[in-house]
Amino acid sequence: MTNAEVARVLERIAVMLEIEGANSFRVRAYREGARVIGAQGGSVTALAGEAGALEALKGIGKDLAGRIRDLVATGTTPMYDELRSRVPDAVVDFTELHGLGPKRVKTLFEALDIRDRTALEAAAKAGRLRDLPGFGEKVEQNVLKALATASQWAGRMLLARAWPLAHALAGRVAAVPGVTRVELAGSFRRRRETVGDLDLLACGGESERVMTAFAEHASVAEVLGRGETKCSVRLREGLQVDLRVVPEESFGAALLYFTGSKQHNIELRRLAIARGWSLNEYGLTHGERVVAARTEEEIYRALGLAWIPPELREALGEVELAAADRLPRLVEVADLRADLHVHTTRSDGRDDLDAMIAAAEARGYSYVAITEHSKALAMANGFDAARVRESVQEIAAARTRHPGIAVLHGLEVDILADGALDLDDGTLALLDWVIVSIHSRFEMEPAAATERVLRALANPFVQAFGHPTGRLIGSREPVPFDVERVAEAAAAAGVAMEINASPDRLDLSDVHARLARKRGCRLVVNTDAHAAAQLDQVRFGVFQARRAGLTAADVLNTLPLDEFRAAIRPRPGAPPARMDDTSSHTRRDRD
Ligand code: DGT
Ligand code: CA
Ligand code: CA
Ligand code: ZN
Repeated sequence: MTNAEVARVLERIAVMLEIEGANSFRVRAYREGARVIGAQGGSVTALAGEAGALEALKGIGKDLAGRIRDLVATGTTPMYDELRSRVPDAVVDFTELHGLGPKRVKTLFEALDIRDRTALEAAAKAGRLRDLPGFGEKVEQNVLKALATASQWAGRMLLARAWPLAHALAGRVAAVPGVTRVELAGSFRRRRETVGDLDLLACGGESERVMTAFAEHASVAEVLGRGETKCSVRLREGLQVDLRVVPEESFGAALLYFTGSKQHNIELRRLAIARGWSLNEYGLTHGERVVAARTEEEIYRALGLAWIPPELREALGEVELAAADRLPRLVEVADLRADLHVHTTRSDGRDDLDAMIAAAEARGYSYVAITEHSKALAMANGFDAARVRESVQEIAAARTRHPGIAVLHGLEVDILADGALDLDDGTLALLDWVIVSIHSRFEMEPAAATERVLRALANPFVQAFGHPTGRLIGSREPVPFDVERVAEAAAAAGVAMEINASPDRLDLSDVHARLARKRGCRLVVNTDAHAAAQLDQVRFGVFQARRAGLTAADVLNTLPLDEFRAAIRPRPGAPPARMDDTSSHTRRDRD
């Protein structure tokens, strides 16, 4: 089992215990265990094999270590099975719907004996939720909305959740003697936000051994079909995975075909047909003659095209660009020099200021912005004016402890319902970097929502708009403002639009990011990390940027610090930044 799988089971145990009204210390112990395992760098499977290694982790006691050993050895633990016999999986899944926490789910389960989505939807439609304690009409409406959103995504898994599963399976297949290549194709390779299933390709090795290594992987729950060259399985986490073993000489053709998208394939096939050729998963052929099949590059070249990065293969004009050799050089993780949206234990983060700065430095960043919440998010220990003033000293002190990286004193300031900001201008003037975000009142009329955002961005202290639409993939719809108008206003004011890399946000979406760039906006790609381990999630933001066709030049946090400072919206009263000042370049080198 991967760390993420173990963490997920522990988290589900915590939820089930909570639904059953267990002692809150017990609930917390499992939740903490899930967090510790999820954030663990090394493999839990390995730790479980070493005597005392699990117990040595902070937050893992003797009982919990025992459960983890069961999980790693058998995929489950008697306690989990027992809980599942009483609390249906579907009920646990309710807690993933926006607006339903374990407390409300407990009420639904106990008071109305609601056991699946159909029953939940029927009860909400019949107005039977509003009178339950802790509900009300608003919550009832939100449940219906959340169910509708969730059904749009039903059967799909977030890319970030599929990521470790996919790599574990691919790694296993790659380890079979004789296997020369393994690739994850399909929507996974195109880095879509979610995947419907995984499409794994392999070549070399003895087919029988390859299939066995795959089908007997520990995360497999069920083998759906197994043949000479293809095997399909369902993982314990619900995802289907198809493995195909293909010949080396046509690997490129298979990779191209199974990467898709289907629409992209259709466009390529049209080009092939125009030349009197045909294109399928076995190759590009002219009658009996193979024109190209071994590599994707050869096939694209034969069709008169440059190799197209998978993220662009959506039939959105990339084939024309490739024909004219005008494909953008897409931004890469290695281009980034900073993360500009990071929380610490000072607000609702889980690692402290020093840990987050050190982690950013360890990633090789040359600057980082620490951006706690503002006071409207009281639950998250949001900062008020006095706390921001205190923070000036804290950040100054932190800078002396971390001379290897520049630390920007930032804040993620709430946009209130009317578009006013949560803190006054005098306080904002103390900061180096001001992000504004929406964290409340997501349901609004489009016109009011647009006015709200335009008013917020008009504040001259605002430099970036964080996770702009506020959507949560699978659970919350975007705030319905006019993205085009907002992007135009942001471009005019010099406010950067964020691509937030949190796996269930990925906000802006690729479509919106493309539009923002077209309207002249600059973008920033940030993690919004609440723990050091989450800085790695930046890859998902970069994937989104790539799918939007962005280059490094479109993304402000690829710039060296001095150029970044010159490129962002100048703070009111600050002297204009000078690009020709060579002394600032020297300073940057020391940063
Ligand atoms: P997903 O799994 O729903 O997230 O999306 P994909 O794109 O991975 O789709 P999937 O798994 O059904 O198929 C993988 C690739 O195989 C797809 O992107 C293109 C190719 N493919 C599948 N069926 C067809 C088809 O009928 N025609 C063509 N041209 N290509 C297909
Ligand atoms: Ca697929
Ligand atoms: Ca498939
Ligand atoms: Zn936020």
